[in-house]
Amino acid sequence: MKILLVNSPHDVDEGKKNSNFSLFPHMGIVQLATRLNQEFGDKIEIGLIDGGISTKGEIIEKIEAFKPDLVGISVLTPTYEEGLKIAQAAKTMGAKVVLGDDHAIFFPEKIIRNRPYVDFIIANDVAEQPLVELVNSLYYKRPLDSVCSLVYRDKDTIKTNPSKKYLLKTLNTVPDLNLISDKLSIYSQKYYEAHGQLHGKKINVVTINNARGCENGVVRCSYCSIADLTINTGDPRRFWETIGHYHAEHGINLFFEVYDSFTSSPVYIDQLLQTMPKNIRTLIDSGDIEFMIYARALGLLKRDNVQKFKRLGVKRVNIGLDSGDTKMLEAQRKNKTTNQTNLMALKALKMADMSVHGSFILGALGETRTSVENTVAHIIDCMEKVDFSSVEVSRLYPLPNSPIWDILVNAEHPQFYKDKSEIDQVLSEMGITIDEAHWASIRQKYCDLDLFNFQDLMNDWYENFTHVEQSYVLEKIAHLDKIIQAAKIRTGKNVG
Ligand code: B12
Ligand code: SF4
Repeated sequence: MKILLVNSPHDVDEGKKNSNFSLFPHMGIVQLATRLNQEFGDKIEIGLIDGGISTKGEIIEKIEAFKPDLVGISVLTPTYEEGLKIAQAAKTMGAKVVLGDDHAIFFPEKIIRNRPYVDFIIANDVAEQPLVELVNSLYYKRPLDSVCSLVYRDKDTIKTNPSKKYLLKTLNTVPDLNLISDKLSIYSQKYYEAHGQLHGKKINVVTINNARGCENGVVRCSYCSIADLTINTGDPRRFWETIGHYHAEHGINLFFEVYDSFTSSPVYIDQLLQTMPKNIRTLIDSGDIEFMIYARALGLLKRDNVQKFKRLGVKRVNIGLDSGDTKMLEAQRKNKTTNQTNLMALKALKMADMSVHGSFILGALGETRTSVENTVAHIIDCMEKVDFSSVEVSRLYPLPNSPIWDILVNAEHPQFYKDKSEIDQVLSEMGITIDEAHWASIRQKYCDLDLFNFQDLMNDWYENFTHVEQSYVLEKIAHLDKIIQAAKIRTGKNVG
């Protein structure tokens, strides 16, 4: 059985990509391929192609040449449209099509209903075991009803099999880098061109993922679209084994641990420090291994975390700084974060010789011209005080499975608010009034869709839920981008 796993490309517009876009391999599909190989050996042949570094045309050519029986496509909301075109091409060529990753997880039934050329969705963000079960059923022509997290068509009905949470501690497949060994240098070269000056030496990069979740997960930031934020940490010893192995076998020296927030679990941080083998300690001390992480500003200020991260070899930290206006930070549900705590965290990182990738958003719920001006001033102030590797200032792009998606599309059945009356209260606190019939018509427009026009979403958001025009925000972003570039700092767009 031939299986091709694809990471869907972005919808072409360079201006909508973030500053780390395509600088790292998509490890999700490598992890899935590794697990399938472990399970099925030479019964299957697997191909991998990443839309970060290959075009849609190249992906379709690969399908034509490889002639897979099953094509699996990883789709995020901004990459879904391209993913559908690939799915359609694969189906025309006779393959079965399975979609996974966030966008598929959020709209499985709608996708199966609206897209006849998609056969299956795996609605689980730890998808190794479900995919093994699907391949097993297809290979041995067995029924699909026991495949975990599978959504599929059965005659005229859509079936949704029960889902399950897989703990990384029990089983976290270590992606086999040999599957992409011919591609690793492409990412490293791209990374070097973008950020090489931060390291001053040749850098070989991968992402690694031994823990997921966030300490702010119970309330979650207003724009956060991550499928599952409960804390799920893997085995710390296994983490170091993987680091040692990737370094020795593939020369990897920059590891981007994509744990949603590295400050989430103090116990796990301590375990990593306690279990670090001596040879890794030596490699970190000599600068031969470096780490890049995501962290929350408040988390960095607690429990001596910055010093702990220094001992773990962290050199680059990604923080969602979001705003320079405390009321906007509250609107973004940043949970007690203020522009002062942001600045304190940034200073602590500078003292520890770590560079910062900071992102800001203009267009939070109830954003005003004054709050935008406060953020502009705050960004300029921060740039004087801190070493940024990149600063991204973006419009707010309402993504599914986030609190602002509840406000825009789901107010009648919110996931992150108790009910509509809580949303009404939040709107009123931010001075937002909206005509009920008009609001219902916005909900109506999106409620049956699985594919969204990002400009429509933004227009509806800015017009109805902020006090600023989008054109004003775009002007301010362009102004800031010039200042950031003049300071020789990289920019990009988080989403919008
Ligand atoms: C690290 C990261 C990045 C990195 C690295 C990306 C890369 N190429 O690896 C950078 C910074 C470059 C990046 C870029 C982008 N990202 Co990003 N990213 C993440 C983050 C923090 C972790 C992803 C990760 O590597 N996880 C670890 C790996 C092992 O797991 P995984 O990829 O999720 O794969 C597992 C499952 O999802 C599933 N699966 C994945 N693919 C498939 C395919 C099939 C067929 C099946 C069955 C299952 C399956 O199985 C995998 C193994 O368990 C997530 C947040 C999160 N926790 O998901 C956001 C996140 C996925 N990113 C997001 C976005 C929007 C983007 C960008 C579009 C931003 C932009 N404007 O450019 C780009 C698109 C990049 C791309 N996919 O090509 C959003 C997606 C939201 C949504 N609604 O879709 C998230 C959720 C963050 C958010 N805003 O809330 N990202
Ligand atoms: S800090 Fe990051 S991961 Fe945590 S809720 Fe906010 S956006 Fe999501």
